[in-house]
Amino acid sequence: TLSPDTSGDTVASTAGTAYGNCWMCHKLCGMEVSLNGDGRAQEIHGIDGHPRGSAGEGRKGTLCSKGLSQLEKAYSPQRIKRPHVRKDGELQPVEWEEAFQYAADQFEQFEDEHGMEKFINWEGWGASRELVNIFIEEFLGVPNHMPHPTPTCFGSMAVPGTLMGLGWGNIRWADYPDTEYLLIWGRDPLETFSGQWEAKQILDARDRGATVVTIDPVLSESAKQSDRWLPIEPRKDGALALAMANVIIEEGLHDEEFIEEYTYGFEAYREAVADKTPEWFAEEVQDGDAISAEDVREIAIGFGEAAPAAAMNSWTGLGQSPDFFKGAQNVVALLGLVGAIDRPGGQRWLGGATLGNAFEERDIEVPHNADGKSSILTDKEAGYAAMTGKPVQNNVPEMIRNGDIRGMSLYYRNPIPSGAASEWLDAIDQLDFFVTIDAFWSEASRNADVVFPEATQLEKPMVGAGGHGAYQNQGWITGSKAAIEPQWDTRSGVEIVIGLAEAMGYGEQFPWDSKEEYVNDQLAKHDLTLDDLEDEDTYVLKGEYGYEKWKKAGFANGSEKFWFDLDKKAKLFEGLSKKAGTEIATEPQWIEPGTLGASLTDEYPLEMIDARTVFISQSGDQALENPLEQLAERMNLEDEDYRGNYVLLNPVDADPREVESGDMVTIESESGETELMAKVTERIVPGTASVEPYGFGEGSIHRDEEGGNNMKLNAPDQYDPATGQIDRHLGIEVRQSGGEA
Ligand SMILES: Nc1nc2c(c(=O)[nH]1)N[C@H]1C(S)=C(S)[C@@H](COP(=O)(O)OP(=O)(O)OC[C@H]3O[C@@H](n4cnc5c(=O)[nH]c(N)nc54)[C@H](O)[C@@H]3O)O[C@H]1N2
Ligand SMILES: Nc1nc2c(c(=O)[nH]1)N[C@H]1C(S)=C(S)[C@@H](COP(=O)(O)OP(=O)(O)OC[C@H]3O[C@@H](n4cnc5c(=O)[nH]c(N)nc54)[C@H](O)[C@@H]3O)O[C@H]1N2
Ligand code: SF4
Ligand SMILES: [Mo]
Repeated sequence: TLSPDTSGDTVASTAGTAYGNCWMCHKLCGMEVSLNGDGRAQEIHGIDGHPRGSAGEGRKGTLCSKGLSQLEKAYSPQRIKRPHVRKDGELQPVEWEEAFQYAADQFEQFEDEHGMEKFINWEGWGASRELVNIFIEEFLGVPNHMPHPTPTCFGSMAVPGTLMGLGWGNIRWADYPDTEYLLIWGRDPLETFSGQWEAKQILDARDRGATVVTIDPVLSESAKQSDRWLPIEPRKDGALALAMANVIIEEGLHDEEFIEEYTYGFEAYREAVADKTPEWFAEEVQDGDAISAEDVREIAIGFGEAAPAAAMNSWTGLGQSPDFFKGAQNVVALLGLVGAIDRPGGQRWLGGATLGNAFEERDIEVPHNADGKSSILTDKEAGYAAMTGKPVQNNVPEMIRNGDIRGMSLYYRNPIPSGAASEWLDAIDQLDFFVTIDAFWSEASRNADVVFPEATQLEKPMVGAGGHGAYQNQGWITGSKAAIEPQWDTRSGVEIVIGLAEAMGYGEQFPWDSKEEYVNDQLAKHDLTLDDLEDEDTYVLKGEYGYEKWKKAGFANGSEKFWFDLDKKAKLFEGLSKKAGTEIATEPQWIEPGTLGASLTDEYPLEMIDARTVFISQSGDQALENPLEQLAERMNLEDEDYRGNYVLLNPVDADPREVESGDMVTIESESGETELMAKVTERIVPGTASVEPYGFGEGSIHRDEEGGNNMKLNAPDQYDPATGQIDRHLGIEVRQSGGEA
């Protein structure tokens, strides 16, 4: 059923080939879409040479299994099919104009009654998130912005990394084409790649002889494809990094010139690692003996000798526990020690292309109506912010209960599976006004007062520009028109904002008649339009940006030096020390798991972690059948009548609990419990339980909420006090649920 044509965007044709950019994991791999004569997408393929979908020039472009799920997503009956508003307590389908008017009235009433200081705007993965933020914050004057993804994604790694000077996300980007030694450390890039280019370039690097080592408590997909797997016990990474530094300095493999000229605090670092020998790590830090002192020595020497063509690939695995605020510092320090920052083959600092500002293009003045208002999220007096002043997602249910937040907007975001899930399930219906732009029903969208259904990426123009991608030294721009009409009665995020803006009297400042017009204004600064980005030219490459950019621009901490020692932030460490009840040093230091994060106890002796799979991009495609089927097959549990997530247990832990693969088990922490299916496997280190993938169960978009929401085990106060990052390393117990699936 095609909707009546509600979109101003043009569809090039109803037959033949159209173009697109995949947004299932928001990385924009370019694609060719073949249409049948009725304008229905039949098949999708990658585009050769594409900066996100291929390994580079002349290389084949492909789409991953998530990307291929776009066909199912576009036509899925699971989608929210039309706008809804709450009338007499019930969500009811309405026409777009009525939904816009209803939302406009509610916003106005909210401002009169409470003021916009009590409204929170959540940024999510929506392809038009900038425009949504500009409208809600700059025009409507909402001062409370919940960013994406700092407080939930990998804050405990990103924040110390930035303070030291590496930058917010650079720990992910190795200079793959030239690297000689790659440490995949707390990430699983062969499942979670940032576009198809990345997985391909990692495998290329390995195949041309670079050494690839994965350090992970789980024999992950990346570990399977690596030269070596170091099965680390969770949260012991900070100690391993210190022991590696001990060897590197001992062997004289550190970069003296870089240290002398471009770093600060080396003496404190050297002293901190002087007694942290590989034997110390192997015998005193580990509970088991999976990693030997010789293993530590070998990777330290391999990494040190390859430097500066040595790099890391890290992300949430070292960023989702408060204990990693220090652990990550020790890991990041290694890059400074061997001088592998923004040098060929080392850790990459990406430059990149940017899109223009469509408002400036039309000389439209943006009012900045939130300026001068203080945000309750970051206001230290209000008591909800983290020590660094960052917002804390886990504290929002309490703000709602206290009446400090009474209205909320979500766009492509659902906080319920991300942390303090029980608090959220309790608070989500206590808002006076709640509006969401979403594609699927969940406990969040079902509780909204206005639900705007968004068209998916095949159904709207897409555009993006950036740096990280297949061209290691160049930025790029990629874009495409809508390949098919919006399905059901849905619209692009841009058209949703325009409709809402018009209903609120801002029609003149939002003069675009379609997303296409808006995107063309964004492209104008590059003298491009979406018409130019078709056929063989679906992307454009931009100027070279080179290496050692810190020589000119300084480091990401605003200093000319990379900081091993963070004593310039001494106050933060004083606060952390108080919180921990023990001294948290400013220089690299080993803190035991449980110092700032959750402790394991006799009652809850297993360490829960969680991870992703290549078939599912969080809630982008989790409600669809194909990804769930592929996941069940991967687990060898496709014959079970169950399509939820799984908890991986080592036989050493499963056997005494009489748990077998395919059993339904209850996982329980001090704060909550949930039920899901067990997978018993030697792939995980003993003492650890990994929920794969997270995001299922109560509050999720999965039909019947099958599977376990493991964030029901997370207590509201379990977050990193420094950065606000939600703690995902929890002490748990696992027991048979008794019932069959
Ligand atoms: N337990 C646990 N929780 C985690 C993590 C973890 O590792 N473990 N990781 C965290 C991280 S790193 C992140 S980035 C966050 C991500 O969490 P979120 O930012 O919430 O992102 P998603 O889960 O992708 O999206 C949530 C919402 O987007 C909707 N949606 C899906 N497709 C579309 C669409 O096409 N248009 C629109 N408008 N909406 C759509 C879904 O229905 C859902 O309601 O999760 C965090 N939560
Ligand atoms: N397919 C797919 N791709 C995605 C996403 C998705 O949902 N699906 N989400 C995107 C987003 S928003 C993000 S933030 C990224 C995240 O990308 P990743 O960081 O790669 O995400 P995870 O799969 O959670 O992988 C973390 C790895 O860390 C390991 N780990 C857990 N605890 C520890 C520890 O204590 N020490 C060590 N060394 N390792 C540990 C886990 O076993 C796992 O292998 O992925 C992005 N790409
Ligand atoms: S990596 Fe996969 S899901 Fe992500 S944009 Fe590319 S094809 Fe789409
Ligand atoms: Mo993330």
